[in-house]
This record gives sequence, C-alpha cells and structure tokens, in this order.
Amino acid sequence: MKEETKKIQKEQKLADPMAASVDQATREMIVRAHELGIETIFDRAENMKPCNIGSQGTCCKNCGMGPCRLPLPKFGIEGEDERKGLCGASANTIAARNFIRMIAGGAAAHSDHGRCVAEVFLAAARKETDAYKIKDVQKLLAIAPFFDVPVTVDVDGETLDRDIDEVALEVAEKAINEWGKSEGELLYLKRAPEALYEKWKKNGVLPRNIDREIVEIMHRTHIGVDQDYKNLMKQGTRTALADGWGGSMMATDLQDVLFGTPYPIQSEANLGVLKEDHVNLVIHGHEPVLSEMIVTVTMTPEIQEYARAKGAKGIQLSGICCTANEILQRHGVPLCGTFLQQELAIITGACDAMVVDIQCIMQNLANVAKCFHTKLITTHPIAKMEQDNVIHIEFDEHYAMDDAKRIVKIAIDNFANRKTEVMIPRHKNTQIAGFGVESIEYHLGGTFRGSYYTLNDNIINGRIRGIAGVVGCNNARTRHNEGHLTVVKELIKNDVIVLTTGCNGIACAMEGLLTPETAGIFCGPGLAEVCETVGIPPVLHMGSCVDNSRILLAATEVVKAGGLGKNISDLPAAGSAPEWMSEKAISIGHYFVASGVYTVFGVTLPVSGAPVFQKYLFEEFEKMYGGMWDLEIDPVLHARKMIAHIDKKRKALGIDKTRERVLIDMADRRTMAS
Ligand code: BF8
Repeated sequence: MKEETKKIQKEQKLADPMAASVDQATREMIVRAHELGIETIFDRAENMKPCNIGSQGTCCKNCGMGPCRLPLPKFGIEGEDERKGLCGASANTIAARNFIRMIAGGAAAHSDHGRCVAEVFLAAARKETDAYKIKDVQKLLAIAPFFDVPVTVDVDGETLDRDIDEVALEVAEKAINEWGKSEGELLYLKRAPEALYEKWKKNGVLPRNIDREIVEIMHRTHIGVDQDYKNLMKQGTRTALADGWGGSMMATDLQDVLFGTPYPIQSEANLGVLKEDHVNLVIHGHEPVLSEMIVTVTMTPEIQEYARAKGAKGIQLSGICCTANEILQRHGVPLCGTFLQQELAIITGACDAMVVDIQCIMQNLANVAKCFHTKLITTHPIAKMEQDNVIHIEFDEHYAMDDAKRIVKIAIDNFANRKTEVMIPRHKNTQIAGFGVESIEYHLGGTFRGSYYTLNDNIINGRIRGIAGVVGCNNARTRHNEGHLTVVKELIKNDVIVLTTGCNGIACAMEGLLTPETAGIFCGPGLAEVCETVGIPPVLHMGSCVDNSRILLAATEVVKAGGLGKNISDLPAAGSAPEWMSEKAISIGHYFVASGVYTVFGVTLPVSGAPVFQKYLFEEFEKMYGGMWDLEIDPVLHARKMIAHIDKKRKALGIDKTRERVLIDMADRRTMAS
C-alpha cells in the first residue's frame, strides 16, 4: 500500500460504515477500505462539507466580478427581496440561471450520448462497420414513421414496399439531423399525447433542434442577457424537452434497433457478483456502443480459452452505473453496483480491469486503482484522466471488435498479477430486469390484446393505485440507498407500481425488489394480486437514465389506452429521484415536470435561496404543464406526498371510490407478511 495514502487517512475523519450505507456489502467494503488505508467518497464526504450558498442556488460565478453570493437572511426575507449581485442580478435570476445551466449540462450529456449512438447507427446503415448491424428490424419499422420515413408494414411487421437497408439509412440521416437542423421542430414531439403537445405549443416551448436549445441556455445565462426567471425557465423547459423527447428518446430507440429491444431477463446484483477464480472485467459508464462489443468478445470460445490458459475459470463481466443497466437489460450481465460503489469494486482486489467511457466516473478511481493491480482503461476521446496509471484506448466503431478484444485481453493478462488479498463481499440478490414499453404491453395487456387496457383496468378498479417513476443517482450527502429503498417500499406497500431506471434500479435490484416473489412480501394486496397473477415484479426495471424516455412513452400508452384522461398530467402518477446528484437528474426532473408529472426530489434542490423562483417551480408550473417540482428529504413523507398526488388525480378522474384510500402502516404490513 502506498505510504502517502495511509498518511492522508490519519489526518482525515473516516466514514462510519453503518451511517454511510444501508447495504451490507457496501458497509463491509468501507471497513475493508479503512483496513487497507484507502480513502473513498464516503470518507471525503465527512471531510468536505458543501457550500451553503451554492446549495441554495444563489452563488453566481458567471463573470469575473464574482462569485457574487446571496445567502438567505437568517430570519428569512421581510418585505421586498433586495439582495443583488454586482450587476444587479436578483436571487431569482441567479438561481434560475444556475438551474437551467444544470439542465443544459444534463441535456448535453444525454444528447451527446444519443448523437454518438446515431453516428454508429449511420455507420452501420452505410455498412462502414461489420461490428454493428440492425438487430431489431421491427423496432426500426416502428420508429421510421416518427422520422417521416414512409414505410408500409404487413400484419407480421414485415416491410412490404422498401428495402430495410434503405429505411435504416434514411432513419439514420433524419435522426442525425435532429441535433442541428436549421428549421422546424423536433420530430419526436408528436409522439406525446396531443393535449400535451398543444400545451407545449401554447407555452411556446417546442424545441427546434437539440444543440440549439443547449447553446441558447449558455447564451441567455451569460452576464447581461436574460434577467427574468420566468423567461429563463421557458428556455430551460425547451431544453429539457429536447432531452427527454429528443436526445434521450432517440438514444434509447436507436440502441434498441442496433442491440435489441430488452425483454425481461434474470440476473444478479451487488458486489457479490464478482468471482475470485474468474477474470473480473467491470464495465462502467453509459454508452452501450463499447460494452456491447465487450460482451460479444467475451462470449467467443477463443477468448474463453485464452482466459483458462491464464489460470482463470472464466471471465466474469459486471457493470457499474448505466452501462451496467444497458448490458443487464439486453444480456443479463450482472450489476456490480451503483454510482457510490465504483471505488469499492476495485477495493475487493478482484477487479482485473475496469473499463470506462463517459459520465459518473469518479477521478479517484485512478488513485484507488494505484493501490491494486487493477488496470483502469478510459476509452472515450472526451473523457480522459490525468493520472499516469490510466491506460487510454480510444474506441473507434470502425474497429470495434479489435478494440474490445484488446481491452478484454488486458483484463485476462492481468489476472495473474493480483497482489492484495481478495475480499469479495458475499452479498448479492436475484433480479428480473429488462422491461420496456413493449414488454409491459405484452405482460399487462397480453399478446392477444396487445395494449395497455389491462393495466388501465387495474388502475381504474383500484388494485393498482397509481404509477410512480422512481429514478436517479446516489448522493454521498445522504445514506447510500436508504432514500431509494424507503421510497420504493412505501409506494408498493400502498399499491403504487414502480417504474425504475438508473441507480435506483440498481439499488432495488440489490435489495431483491425486482423479483415477482417480492410482491407477496412488500406490496399492498391489490398490487400483490396483479403481480402474482401476471408474474411480474412490483418494481419494473426500465433501463438506464436515457431510458427514462421509456417511462414517458409508457405513460403515453396509458393515456392512449383510455379511461384515465387525455394527458399525462391526468394520470394517477408521480415521479421521484430520492438521492439525485447529477445535472442529468435535473434535466430529467424538468422534462417530467413539463410533461405533466408531479416530481419530488430528495436530499436538496438548489433553489431554496430564491423563494419566489422556488414557488414558481413548485406551484405555478402546475398551471402551465400540469406537473410541478417538489423537495422532500424524509423518504417516507416523500412517498406519501407522491401517493397524495396520485389520490388527487384519482379523485379528479372519479375513480377514487374504487379503493379505500388508507395508507398502510407497519402493523398492516406485518399482518400482510405473516
Ligand atoms: O445516468 S443515476 S449516478 S449512473 S446520473 Fe449517474 Fe445518476 Fe447513476 Fe447513470 Ni443517471
């Protein structure tokens, strides 16, 4: 172990493993890290406290005269809010600028991911690469009309009038155009319920193209441009919609066409999926373009034999963050952990290589890897690390298989170099993942009916009280996974079916909530009955963070199936990100709000320093879009606020009498479990 690592540790406060996480594997690995003298994010969170003014959203550093800091007066604001920056910017202007810059950051991350997928898709359509092919022709034909690509399809879903390669090429070209076209509006906006599209039009927020909306945020938030929080939020809304109904939705669709639309698949989750006698290659990041190739290479007999020749019993692939969700939902590759567990995967001593691409990758991975034999490999031209122990292999889709093979071989060759005693926590859980718009239709609508009627019927008759999308990150400022699991358990206990993505999906998988058997233990009687009859978990894993678009489209299908109003905002539904931390989460939160969903965030929200602006987001947005923001730190109250909103919508629809509106308490739950 490096001496300097130990020295730093002696001067620092250490995280209390019990207080840091509710997950046993995580706690054991924090203890292990302390034994080895290795610092992790849990320790850093003890030693660095967040800036109070920044976390209230009222620190402006958009010019060289600042940062101008506008703290809330200790006893609140009496009368007019006279706080201002050097240029005169009010607290509302500063908080709104900061907020929409976060939307721009999040939308840019999702949408640049989508662009990369679209470029690979174009290369595949042009047959410039052998590695990528159109895998899901049905999905291609299903999305083609939304790109104004005409195609006639017969009852079996086969195209009647066009060559499939020609359709693929046209879709690829139209898709790429969405990032920078000079006129018109995003084509996918028409996929939303008509009433929602009309609301966007009325409010003047139809996005023109993806890049332009992001650029315009950077312009408007430059010193001396937009100084009206309402007008700033108009652009924030336009940009978030360009993410949810644009970049993210296209990323999901094109990935499905290239790599296959997910269907339910069994796997496992948590650090216990690592195997001591196997080569462990951990894939971390977001774009499935590389990880798909790694999965393909790993399955070849040649590479398996190579691993055995080096003394391993085989190769264990696993994933961290949303790349994990991507290869889980299409191949059943197990989840190694959430965002906060990335350093811990290396600290097991069993990680022979960790390959990363973009987003949510901690720079400290390189420092941790230095203490072990682990090879840390960056692969993306826009995401490198400064530390000298990091290997950079730039991934090129035109030589995808060669690059993937090289990376897998590095992991295999490194198997014999393990130097620290391996300690893999034994904890892992079984899960079923891979749900989407299509599979929900199949499971809840049946192949015969092929629709969302059954789901709607069960919502109308009250067995299912409502729908919740619970998504998003881990945040080291709160106890790892506690918010995620408490919110989800409280919802399903009260008959609310949960759709999950991102790190919430991983947390639920680690807890065993993604199995049909969970229904009998954790759910209220109505939801349990539906899950047991249909054989689905009460928490449906819908994929990665770009796949939140699947939740938007599932909600749209529910509207279309009828009986629950004309718009997403009419549905008994709510959204949540209990442990959010990334800018992407803010963009997601806002496109949910602008799509009509009451959306509650946990931990903190950088708007509290500007009460007028906060009120605009928390209350006035509902009048424009039907959805609004909220913040609730207590996870039980957080879920109960969502349930109260669901009940409000049930009442408005006239279906509140079909079920007893009683929150189930612990005593009821014990009776149910016995
Ligand atoms: O895109 S949930 S910590 S991994 S940002 Fe990151 Fe947040 Fe996890 Fe995926 Ni999403």
